[in-house]
Amino acid sequence: MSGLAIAPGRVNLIGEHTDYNGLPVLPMALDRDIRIEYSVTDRPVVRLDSPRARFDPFAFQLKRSIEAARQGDWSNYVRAAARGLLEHGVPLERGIEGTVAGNVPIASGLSSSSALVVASALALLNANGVEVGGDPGPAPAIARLELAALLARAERFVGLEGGGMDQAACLHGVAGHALRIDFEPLRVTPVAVPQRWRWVVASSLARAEKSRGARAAYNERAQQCREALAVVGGAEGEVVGFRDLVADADADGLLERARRALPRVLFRRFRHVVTEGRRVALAEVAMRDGDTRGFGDLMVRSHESLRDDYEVSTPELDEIVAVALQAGAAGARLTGAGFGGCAVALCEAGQVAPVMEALSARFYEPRLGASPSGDMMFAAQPSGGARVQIADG
Ligand code: NG1
Repeated sequence: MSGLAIAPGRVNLIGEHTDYNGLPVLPMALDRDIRIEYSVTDRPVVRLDSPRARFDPFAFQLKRSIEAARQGDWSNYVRAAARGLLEHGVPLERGIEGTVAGNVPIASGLSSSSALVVASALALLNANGVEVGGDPGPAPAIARLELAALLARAERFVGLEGGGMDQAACLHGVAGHALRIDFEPLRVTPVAVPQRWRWVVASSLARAEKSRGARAAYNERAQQCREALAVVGGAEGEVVGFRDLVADADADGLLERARRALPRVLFRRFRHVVTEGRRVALAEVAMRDGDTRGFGDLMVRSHESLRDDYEVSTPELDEIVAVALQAGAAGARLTGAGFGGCAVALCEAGQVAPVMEALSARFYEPRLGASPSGDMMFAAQPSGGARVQIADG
């Protein structure tokens, strides 16, 4: 038997560095994906290659203690998926052999890593006859939400203390919709994107390799959030989570208490998380109301907070945001973890061409001496979620 596992990347529209703090996010699945074309083998072995030279072929045994390859090795994302399924109690007696391809830009904050994790999991589940909820066929043996949650835990195998946004967005994408994702417990609510809204994704031309350099900076932020929460949440008696703190109607009072209780840097991290959590709720309302200006303003405030309080932007990302806004975008912000990667801009349909032209002329051409490629800048469509296509019986 052979099959094709397809898993989209995602672009996060708002709600950055909130997922691992238990606060909601609003991404959408991309019309770009990672694909594993595989044949099923009777031996419990995974053997994959890639047409890209930087990705060496690899093989590993499907056994309970799958070891990590060296840091930064792409096989770790496939190993993470296999480990997660085995630890969840899914027997993986059959393996896969095949090729990984895709058009999600890598290390760009567009979740190519989670798309690879999800595609690997779907291929292994299919190879072992395990139905996934949402696919045609009999009652699922594993629900999509359950799979998203277990793969989020599994991907931490690569050493990033990430949240659960990416795997959930990849598995639950709906064409034409953004996805409000809540955590603890994981829930996904599709929100229709107004017909005239367009999303321009633009790369800062700097990779944000979270299996390498950006990992320490990301994990440091997660640790700072835990420290800040322990002080502010602890002082509230029974209140322990960011979600309880954000639910408090007195936003100014909370920030004032936090300002008094926390050292300067921790206060700024804390302020980003709680204000970003509130922005996601407001952005969902703006999207449902078709309020382009309202959504755009929230994106701009999100970017400023990520730049000034969370300190994950770069001069290039700031420049892309500024150029997009000057050219008529309703809003723009960095997307994904930051430290490089991409920005996303919201435009009404008629503004896409002027925004792209301005980015090309003022950001890319001076740096590249040429127009950007279609991987560096593109208009993204909200798309469907991960799936398997069976080639023959
Ligand atoms: P990107 O930048 O796409 O790898 C990472 C995390 C998300 C989330 C964002 C910041 C993983 C796999 N991804 O996304 O969970 O925390 O940063 O909002 O950990």
